[in-house]
Amino acid sequence: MSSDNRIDIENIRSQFPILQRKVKGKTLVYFDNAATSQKPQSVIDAINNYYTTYNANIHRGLHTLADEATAAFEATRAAVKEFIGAKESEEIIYTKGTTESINLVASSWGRTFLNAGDEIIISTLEHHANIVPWQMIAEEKGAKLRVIPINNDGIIDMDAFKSMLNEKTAFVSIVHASNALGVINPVEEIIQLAHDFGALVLVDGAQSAVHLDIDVQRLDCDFFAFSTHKTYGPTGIGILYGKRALLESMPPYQGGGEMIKEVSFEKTTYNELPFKFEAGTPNIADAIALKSALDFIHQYGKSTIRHHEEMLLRYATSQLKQIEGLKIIGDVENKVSVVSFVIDGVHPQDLAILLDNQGIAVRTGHHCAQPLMSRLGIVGTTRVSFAIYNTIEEIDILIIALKKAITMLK
Ligand code: 7TS
Repeated sequence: MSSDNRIDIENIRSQFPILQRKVKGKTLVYFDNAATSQKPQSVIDAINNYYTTYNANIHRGLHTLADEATAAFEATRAAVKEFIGAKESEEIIYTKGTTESINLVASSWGRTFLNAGDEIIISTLEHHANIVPWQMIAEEKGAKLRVIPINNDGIIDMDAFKSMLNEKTAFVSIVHASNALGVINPVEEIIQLAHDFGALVLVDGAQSAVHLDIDVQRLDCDFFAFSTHKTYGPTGIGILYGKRALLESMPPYQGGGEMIKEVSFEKTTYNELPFKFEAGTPNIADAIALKSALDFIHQYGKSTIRHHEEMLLRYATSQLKQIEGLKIIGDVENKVSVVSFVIDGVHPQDLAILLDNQGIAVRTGHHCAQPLMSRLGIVGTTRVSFAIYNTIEEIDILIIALKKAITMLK
């Protein structure tokens, strides 16, 4: 079924039980991976195994189940450290997802270190999760939010960025790869330039963590955020990486259990990293299962996965371009496996319904990037996004279904 001889696609597909299901009587074609990826059996089993055999609250029990759960929970943290090339496990904070990771930084760092008149820079490509928390803290602190412009292909204007940097720039929060278009930003250069002005940089890695090799030490980013449900892992769990010294300088995000060292009614002292930022009972089961997701990725390696996804991306792009009236938005070289397009005279929502009738899952709309859509002068796009288990044959099914849908809608 594959035109890629590097991976055994049948074997990979067989690990994802959901790919066997039928939708509207057709075998599911799942092309909504940028929203969330499907989960291999090993991830599902890890959740099941935890609840079946060693469910216990972590870090505070002196019994076998608690020890096992704590060990598994911390083993994932160590695996995440390796996955993104962090220096120490203490720099890995569990959150609910990218959204919470960014809110944590905006809230904890922003409340403490932002001053009136400071400037925060984001880009036109941002997901709402990397806009709204900064708007909120900017408003609270009297700081100014500035936005790097893009060209019509979604490429960031680096000259404009350079001219925006000044001694008031306190923070740059930038998406690594756009969820709406797939375009990859030159984050290394952005980080370096921002650091020259003493500004900190957060990289929103929600879309890059699964596709690109991430080495936070080489990137030298100050914070890196991602959601593990887009990396073949469970929902409800995400990661915030932060440089140790910065995390140590920041106050807790939430108060409660786990994040304390000692509490009296007069004064509370806070726990060490990473627990200072992990108030309350965490999402133990999903954190543990995340390790299985990372093992799944390691089994093939990011470069093999990327090779397969690029092959799909190239094929889909060339096939889609042959459809009359279809325009790809963000048709650039350097992108992750996301294709976003508009079709003359066809509303994306109508298209999604007709594709769903054929068992094909795509995403349509503004992709939580409304300012980007208004910059591009469109209401939304149809977005097709690929994962390791997708095939050329599925793209062929999409193209046939698309052509049929367009005839019906025009
Ligand atoms: N940043 C980017 C670049 C994203 O793509 C997303 C989710 C988020 C932040 C927020 O992640 P969350 O896990 O906290 O929700 N993007 C999408 C998407 O493109 N379709 O559904 C969710």
